[in-house]
Order: sequence, then C-alpha cells, then structure tokens
Amino acid sequence: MSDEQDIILSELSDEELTLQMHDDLYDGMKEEIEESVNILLSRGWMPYDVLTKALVEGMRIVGIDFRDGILFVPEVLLAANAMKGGMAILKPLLAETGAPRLGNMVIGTVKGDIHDIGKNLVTMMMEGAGFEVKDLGINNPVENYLDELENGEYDILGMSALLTTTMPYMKVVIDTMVEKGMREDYVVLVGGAPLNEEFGKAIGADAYCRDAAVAVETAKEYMAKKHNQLGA
Ligand code: B1M
Repeated sequence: MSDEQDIILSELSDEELTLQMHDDLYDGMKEEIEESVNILLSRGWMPYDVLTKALVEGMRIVGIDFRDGILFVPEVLLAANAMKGGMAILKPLLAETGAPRLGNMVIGTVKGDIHDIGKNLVTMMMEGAGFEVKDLGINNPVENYLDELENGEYDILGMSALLTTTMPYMKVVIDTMVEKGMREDYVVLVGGAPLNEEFGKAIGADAYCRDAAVAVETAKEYMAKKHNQLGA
C-alpha cells in the first residue's frame, strides 16, 4: 500500500490538507478533492478561501508543470475535472449571499478556445455578488455573443481567453459591436491569463479583469456609474 492511500484527509491540519489538495488536484483525484473541500467547509472555512487557497492555487501549480512539459493534456484534463468537482460544491455557497440583483451579464470563452475554468469561476462569483449571468460556454464565434445581447436585456459582456492565439478574437467581437452601433450599450469586460490592462485598452474593452474578484468589483463600479447616470 502506498503512502498516498494511508492518508486520512480528515486527520490533517488545515495547512497539511491544503497542500494535500494541491497534490490531489495535480493527480486529478476528484473524489479526494470533493472530500477535502467538504472537510474545510466543515471546519468553518469561507467558500472563497477554499476556492482561492486550495483549488486555484493548486491549478496554478498544474499550469507551471504543463508549461514546462512535465504534465500533458490528459493529466491536465483530469486536474481540471477534479477542480470542477470542488467548484460544484462551492458554487451554491458562493451564490447564496442573498444579494439584490445588480445587473445582467453575458459571458463566454472566445472562438478557438476551450478553457472554461476561469470563466466558470467568474460566473460563480458574479452570481454570488448578485448578478444574473448567462454563460455561453466555450468556443464562441462573434454571432453567439451578439445574438444573445440583442435578444436579452444585458448590461455587461464578459469574454474569456486563455491562449495568446485566441485573445485577439475579443477585438473581432468588439469591432463588430462598434460596426453595429451597439458598443456603447454595454460594458465590455475581458479576462484570462495571457491578457493585461494594456491589451484590454488596445482592443477597446472597458476593463481588463485580473481575476474573478476584480471582475465582480469592476462590474459593480460600472453598474453604480450607470445607475448614477440614469438618476441624474
Ligand atoms: Co491549456 N493552456 N491548453 N488546457 N491550460 C494554458 C492556458 C497554458 C498557459 C499552459 C502553459 O503552457 N503554461 C497554454 C497557453 C499558452 C499560450 O497561449 N501562450 C495552454 C495550451 C498551450 C493549451 C493547448 C494548446 C495544449 C495542446 O493542446 N497542446 C490546448 C488548447 C485547447 C484550446 O483551447 N483550443 C489546451 C488545453 C487545455 C486542457 C483542455 C487540457 C485544460 C482546460 C480544461 C478546461 O478549462 N475545462 C487546460 C488547462 C487546465 C490549462 C491551464 C493549466 C490552467 C487554466 C486554468 O483553468 N486556470 C493553463 C495554465 C495557466 O493558465 N497558467 C493552460 C485556473 C483558472 C482559475 O485561472 O483561467 O486564468 P484562469 O482564470 C482566472 C483569470 O484569468 C480571470 O479570472 C479567473 C479566476 O480568477 N479570468 C477572467 C478568466 N477569464 C475571465 C473572464 C472575465 C474576467 C476574468 O470576464 C469578465
């Protein structure tokens, strides 16, 4: 029997358990991740802390070894699956704030890109903060965003891209909005690991959001401005 099998998760200290979760995420062990998430919650951890300190940090480590050629797509897919298992437990808790409805958002990962963990996290956090979010999923051509915006009542468009090859597609969406005379009707927020503030400005977005918490704060600021303008 390996050391790994001997570990009783509930007997680890918070710090040991968090490190163990980084390992379990790395190894794609979904059931262990789910058990550990539940243990931390039962110890009084805030859902947001479980998310950032255990899951997101674990995925950051996976990302480094993926980049360095130590991990490959099949292993990273398992890690992503384990992460999603943990996120599914946290989702209702993050959404349970009872906050009043602040605004409506459409979000999706751009065409050519199938990464969705970051986008899902943004969706969860936005919902938790009181936004209504329509998630268009992954690999979205410009038509998907525009059809949804035109057929609903939205305040914010959010786009996610994780690849340097897909991030320019955000500009295609924004340029099409400009052509159709609808750009000014929405706040456009963009995010994803390879982006930065400069890129956000260059493509004509209203703001680049470094992470899900920044996305929530930025969306709140823009909604407050909008309400102030309407009230003026
Ligand atoms: Co991919 N992948 N991947 N991958 N993958 C990266 C992005 C990469 C950086 C890895 C690396 O080399 N270090 C690299 C991109 C390099 C580059 O473009 N320069 C890469 C590559 C190359 C690829 C493939 C091409 C690999 C291949 O096939 N050879 C391929 C591409 C497929 C495609 O999309 N067409 C691929 C595939 C995959 C998997 C399918 C195996 C899997 C995705 C599973 C899934 O998402 N369901 C995967 C994963 C998991 C990763 C890494 C390891 C982790 C991404 C992640 O989930 N991070 C990633 C490495 C990395 O990013 N360091 C990598 C955790 C997540 C919480 O963070 O997504 O950054 P993040 O989201 C954050 C913020 O960025 C922000 O808030 C989030 C929460 O705080 N944010 C937003 C994100 N979207 C936002 C939208 C907003 C606001 C904020 O709107 C308002």
